[in-house]
Amino acid sequence: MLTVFSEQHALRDAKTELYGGELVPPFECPVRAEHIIERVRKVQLGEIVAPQHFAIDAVTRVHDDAFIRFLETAWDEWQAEGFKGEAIPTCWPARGMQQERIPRHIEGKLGHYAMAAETSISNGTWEAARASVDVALTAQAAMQNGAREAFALCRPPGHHAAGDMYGGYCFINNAAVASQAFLDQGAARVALLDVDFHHGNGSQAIFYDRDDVMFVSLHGDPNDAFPHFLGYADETGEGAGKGYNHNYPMGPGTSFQTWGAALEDACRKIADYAPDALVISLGVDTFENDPISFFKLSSDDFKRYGATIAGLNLPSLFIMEGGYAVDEIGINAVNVLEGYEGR
Ligand code: OKP
Ligand code: ZN
Repeated sequence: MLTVFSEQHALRDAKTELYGGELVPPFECPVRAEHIIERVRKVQLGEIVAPQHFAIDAVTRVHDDAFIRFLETAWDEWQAEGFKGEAIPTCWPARGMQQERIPRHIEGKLGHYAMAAETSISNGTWEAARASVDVALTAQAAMQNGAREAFALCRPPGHHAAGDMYGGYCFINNAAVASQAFLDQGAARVALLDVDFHHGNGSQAIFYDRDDVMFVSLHGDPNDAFPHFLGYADETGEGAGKGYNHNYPMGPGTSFQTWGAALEDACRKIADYAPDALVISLGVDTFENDPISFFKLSSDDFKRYGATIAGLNLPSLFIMEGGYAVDEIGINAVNVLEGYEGR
């Protein structure tokens, strides 16, 4: 299958992540994408192309304009204040405080737009996030032009980013933007299947009140795992979207037996929905040795479930999300794609 990849991912190279009360080198780091593209080359998955550049309009179909302007200018505004470190929010509109007013000061804006504090905004973050969504849109365009499947090797990831929120290493929701692009180009229904270890709170929020994108997610139980405040099984959609959101939260130590059964149930729901396209938020942090996650999938399991996804027999756009066991990330991600291809 076709892979879309941009060297510009490397512009996202923050020095700090707030983790366990310390500022550590980020888990979401450039070498992740390098290992994945190396593996794509090694197994000769197919052609690799650089992205075309898309107008911002495709992005603002699912993101708020002022939020996008904030992402574009946040680093400059932070630097203009003379701060020495990277941009990290420290104050939020918590319960009982003003939710709608957007403060003038950059520290207020960070608190308004951030859903978590681990994700520092750094020099080059905006440029990399922009290239990442171009990767997703280029892969989507290839499918619109007839490709049956494609791999968007996006970095930074996107599924925690909502219409007006960033965090969880995500800035622009690549999978949501690509899903909306399919609709805008004529699809009646799109299914968005999120197999990253973490719940895709951003994707869920963007499509929660709509019936034209069904969101289906397998993830660590929010009682135990990030993003903690969304991803429960009783979140089933609202308004026109009622019945078009399906969450499969699973607990610590979940094996492939349990996870694979959840995937088969999820695939039945997707098949019943009969979408024109399938977008897969592909995170491989479900791996047994992932440093920040708690599922127990083996490298072989990734091949197996790639074949399950292929069984849906739908045009399939794979969008790279998480995975932090960097030595195995290439094997695990590409195993899904090889499994899908029946290799
Ligand atoms: C991004 B993606 C673990 C803290 C986790 C953020 C995780 C973001 C994951 N103790 N902090 O979904 O892979
Ligand atoms: Zn994740």
